[in-house]
Amino acid sequence: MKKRRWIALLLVVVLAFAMTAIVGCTSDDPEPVAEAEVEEVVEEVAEEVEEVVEAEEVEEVEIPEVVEGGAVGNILGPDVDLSVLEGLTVGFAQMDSVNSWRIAQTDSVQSAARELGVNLIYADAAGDVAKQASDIEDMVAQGADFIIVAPLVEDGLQGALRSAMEAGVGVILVDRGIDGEAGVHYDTAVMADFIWEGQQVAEYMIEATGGVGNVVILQGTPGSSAAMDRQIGFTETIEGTDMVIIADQVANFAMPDAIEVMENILQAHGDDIDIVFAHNDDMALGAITAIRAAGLVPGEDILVGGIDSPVAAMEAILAGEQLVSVSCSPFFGPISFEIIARMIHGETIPPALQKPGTLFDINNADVNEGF
Ligand code: GYE
Repeated sequence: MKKRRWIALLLVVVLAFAMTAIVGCTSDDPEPVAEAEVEEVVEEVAEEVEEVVEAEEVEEVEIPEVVEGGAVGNILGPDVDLSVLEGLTVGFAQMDSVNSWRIAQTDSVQSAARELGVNLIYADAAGDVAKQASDIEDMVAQGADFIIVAPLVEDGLQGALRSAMEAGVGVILVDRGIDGEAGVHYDTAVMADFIWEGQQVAEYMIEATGGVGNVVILQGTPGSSAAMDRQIGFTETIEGTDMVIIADQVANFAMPDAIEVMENILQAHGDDIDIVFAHNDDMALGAITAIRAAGLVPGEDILVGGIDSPVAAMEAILAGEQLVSVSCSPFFGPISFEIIARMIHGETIPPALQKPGTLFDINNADVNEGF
């Protein structure tokens, strides 16, 4: 309902802008200039539309659904008054910025904070868990009312998190887990079902190959819950098949690392490789680059599967170079601030919330669904 009202309003605004531009240009400007100006204005309006739609996403709460048997929707309850967030100080302790997913996540939290009038303290730990712990301590010292934490690894943040909780700061863990306890180290944790994601890729690969083939695994950051659980999901699912893991190496969720690691694996195993499972799509795309550079054809000689579903992976699927990707949304801004608003309103928040995912292949890959 609310969305429709917005859209109607926006259409009126778009039209008004476009008309002003055209009227303003008809007298002496030649037509192509008028068109260019209209385009520019429409682009500006489109940006505004995006902002408003994003803001709307923050406000609107959807109804829970189970998606593809994976994770339960991240939904908490009826509409909540988000105006309580205005002027609040919230920390966001990001782990690193090494891939497209992470950058999209940071952007999501920062733009939601902006739209909601939250004073955001942002820190990037650059892949160092000790720095992330001290970032959290600094945020508490700076008077953060809440902190949103994307934990690099499961171990290393417990002390800082416990102190934050003891100081009365609300703690929302996002996207990865820690070896800790709700109520002690954090209030709630929102993430995807990583085991399910790994299982989905494995099941798809089994279908595609009849369960036979030599497999290379490119692992994410060691000690991170995302890497550990995706590994478990994949390896346990291929147990009992004739799929054999011939190389299993760390590439830290990063494309440059994946290119280098995959080049070495290709040198050692070359033509023997049938399948690559990468813990994320930036690494899958890195593997595809290395496969191509080695003179092999990704999608034909070697089947590649990954997780996340950025636009680049959607394109690779549509081009036949990547076989499958399971989506994992990086858009944590709206849900994090919704949780904070609910906490301020005194609602009880479940200690764990799961984000849903979707499997994309050549039949449903869509760049508009990527990030
Ligand atoms: O898949 C990856 C990122 O923790 C879910 O971390 C996240 C993962 C995501 O670096 O691309």
